[in-house]
Amino acid sequence: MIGNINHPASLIVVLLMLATVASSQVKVTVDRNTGRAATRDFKFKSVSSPAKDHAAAHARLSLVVGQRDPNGAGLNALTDGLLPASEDDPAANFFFNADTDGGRFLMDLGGVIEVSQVNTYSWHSESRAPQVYNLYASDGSDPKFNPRPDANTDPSACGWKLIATVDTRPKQGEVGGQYGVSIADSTGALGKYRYLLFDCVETETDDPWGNTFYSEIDVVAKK
Ligand SMILES: [Ca+2]
Repeated sequence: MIGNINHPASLIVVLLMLATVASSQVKVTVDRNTGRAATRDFKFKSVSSPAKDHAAAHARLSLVVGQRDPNGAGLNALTDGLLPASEDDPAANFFFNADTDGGRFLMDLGGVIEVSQVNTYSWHSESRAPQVYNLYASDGSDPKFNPRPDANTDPSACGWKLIATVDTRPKQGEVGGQYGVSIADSTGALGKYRYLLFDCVETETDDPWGNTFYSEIDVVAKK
């Protein structure tokens, strides 16, 4: 029995109860290795190491906004299961061009799957190590769905859902190292999606070297 619902305090309690029932909370876990802990095994305290076999291993990737840095690898480096050999191995990472403010790339999983986790990995000695991005997802079913929202288009206005905002920059001190990010949900699944859109932002604008060295992206399907 719920008491007097007209009382503001009771209403708040009811709303909290409803929120708990429908609870679905996205959790972003960030791990960072520095010094000798940063090895080509990408072994982290909590975040799983990159896996060879996962739901995005054969995903199609395409650039939507921005330019890739020609000194780096193509987008396929994100799902090739190969990891950089060192903290400065541009050929084994995808990154947006120097002196540009990031960009967007699209990942097409080939069909709708129930996504449990999205894990992203990066490694660099300095400002190109941390990860700053928004992750959007879509099943493609919205009539307004635009798979390639340009820089002036808000993805959430054309069939995309903002899943998480990631920013692994330390509050102070050196920012270099190896980062592992895991985006998951308290219910065990982020949702049923076919498309993921990574909206990447530079880590700093003090110099041209603010675009993250992304080494690998894993998508884990719910079992
Ligand atoms: Ca790779």
